[in-house]
Amino acid sequence: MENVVEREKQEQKLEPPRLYKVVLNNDDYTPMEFVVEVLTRFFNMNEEKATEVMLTVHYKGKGVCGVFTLDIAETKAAQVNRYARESQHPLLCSTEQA
Ligand code: TYC
Repeated sequence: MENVVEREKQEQKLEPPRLYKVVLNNDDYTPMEFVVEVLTRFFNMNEEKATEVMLTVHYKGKGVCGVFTLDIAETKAAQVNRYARESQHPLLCSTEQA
């Protein structure tokens, strides 16, 4: 009983976790096809959604791939950057507080 009361007090204090956007940045060299592949592979988008996000980045300079807690956002950005570097493209993925 005591425990239940203590746990409820604790739960009332919990704040929702901060959220972070994973952002793709435009550049002049990465092929559009590669960006679409990245969006389908790492963010589970279908071809249509991936193309829409890729074109937003291409025309507006950047675009949001998804919103996640800090750990997941940083891991996704690092995975995209590693894959882009391995594939010898300058594509840059970053995180921003949502
Ligand atoms: N601007 C690139 C081109 O014309 C395409 C591109 C889109 C690159 C999105 C990066 O995040 C990006 N080939």
